[in-house]
Amino acid sequence: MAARGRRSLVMENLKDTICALSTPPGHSGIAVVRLSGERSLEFARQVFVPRRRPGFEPRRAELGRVLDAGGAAIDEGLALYFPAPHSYTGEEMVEFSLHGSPVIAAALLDALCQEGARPAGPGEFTLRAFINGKVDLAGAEAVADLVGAQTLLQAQTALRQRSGEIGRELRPVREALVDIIVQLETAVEFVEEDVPAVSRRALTLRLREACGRLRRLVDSYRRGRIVREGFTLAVVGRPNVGKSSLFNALLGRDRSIVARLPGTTRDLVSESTSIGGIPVHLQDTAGIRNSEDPVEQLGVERSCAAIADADALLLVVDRARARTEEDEEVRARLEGLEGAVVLNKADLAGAWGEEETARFAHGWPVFEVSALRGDGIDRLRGWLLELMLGSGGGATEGVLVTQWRQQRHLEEAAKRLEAAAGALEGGMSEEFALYDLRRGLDSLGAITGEVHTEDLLGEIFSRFCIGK
Ligand SMILES: Nc1nc2c(ncn2[C@@H]2O[C@H](COP(=O)(O)OP(=O)(O)OP(=O)(O)O)[C@@H](O)[C@H]2O)c(=O)[nH]1
Ligand SMILES: [Mg+2]
Repeated sequence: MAARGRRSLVMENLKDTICALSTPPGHSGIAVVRLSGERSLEFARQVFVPRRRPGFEPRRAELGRVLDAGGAAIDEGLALYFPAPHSYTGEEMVEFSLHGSPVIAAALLDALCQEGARPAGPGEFTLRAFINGKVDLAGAEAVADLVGAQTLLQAQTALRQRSGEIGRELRPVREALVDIIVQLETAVEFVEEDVPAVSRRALTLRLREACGRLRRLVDSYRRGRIVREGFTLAVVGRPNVGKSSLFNALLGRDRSIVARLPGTTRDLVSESTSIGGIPVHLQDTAGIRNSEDPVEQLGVERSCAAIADADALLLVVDRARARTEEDEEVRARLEGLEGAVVLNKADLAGAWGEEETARFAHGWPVFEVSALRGDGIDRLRGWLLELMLGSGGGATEGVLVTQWRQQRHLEEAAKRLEAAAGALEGGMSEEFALYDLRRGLDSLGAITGEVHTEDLLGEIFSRFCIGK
């Protein structure tokens, strides 16, 4: 069914004039109805009577009466006319601001459909903006992220991408690629004009340089993914060491139950917070130990699953009590993963020696905190931020690739360019390099949308909400 929906979305006639409610359904102060397509102005005149005649001056808010399908006045509102191509979609557009009752918006949409408009599908306004060259595909994807942003950092990142940042970064690479392809094709065309060794070296150098640019973008995805999707952090350890207390301290509120008895947390407790504008999905887990209790066993199983799913771990130990075998067992489970050791209960006398702690940490950083009093929590937060964004710089520096789809195409393009450089260096026929270069060019085109399929567009735009 999804496949049919997608297909029809893209196949839908782009000549249609479409309309939709762009604000959330339900009661609100104001509701906005959008209309886009070549007959927008004609339909708008049938459902809206401007107070000032003839009205609908471009880009000017006009007060007037809103009519239903029968011609009865149902509201007083504003209409804004954006003539093509200077509109969001690049088409003729009219936006109505109404009083925010769902009944009024529905009646206006009915009236517009009666005139000949049709309801827009998800993301159809932005799809048209893409088709009409108002935004490239990477920019269009960012529109959905902008609408869905949960932190300001996410919004800022999406806004930069919306303006075509990735396309601009890729332009010199594409230009270099096209130029190299032309040179090689010329050589192939006129067989007697083999590319001499000197210029082969120059071409290889340019390719390597282009690859460097692509690799930097590919590498930015590690941070970009975290900014867009957030970071999952699991708090683990043996029972009673203060995991739930630390979880609450990081969250800044008492979400998880804390009690004196070991085995208090029996199920995963998940909550999201934000550290430096990055959504952090925190998981409090049941203390890991061998238990006969079947419910506790299930809890421990979930703790282990949470370990596997987490981007990083906070291994909590009770520094007021000597290290136990259970501590060691949990540490061994986390070997090879990313994380830190949290020596909790720093307000009490310590029982862990320095050397012993270092051996236990086995390369992980160690933080002394008191989850009870909140001491050391800020330092831990600072480390987390560095872990998420890398020490090099903030998330606001440089171009950030946040979408897996884009990262995959970048990776493919980089591989193709490297293969082509290798072929040229290895003295192989130009045809080999050309084969990889053309595919590399296609991959780059897929990112910004010069190369696309209907299925791809369907998949991207069906994730949008209606009205955007
Ligand atoms: N003095 C002191 N006590 C703490 C600190 N952190 C936690 N506690 C106490 O340690 C006990 C256990 O705390 P929890 O946060 O429930 O420990 P847990 O690791 O979640 O325990 P389980 O859910 O049973 O695995 C409680 O009595 C807490 O008040 C701390 O920093 N200092
Ligand atoms: Mg607990």
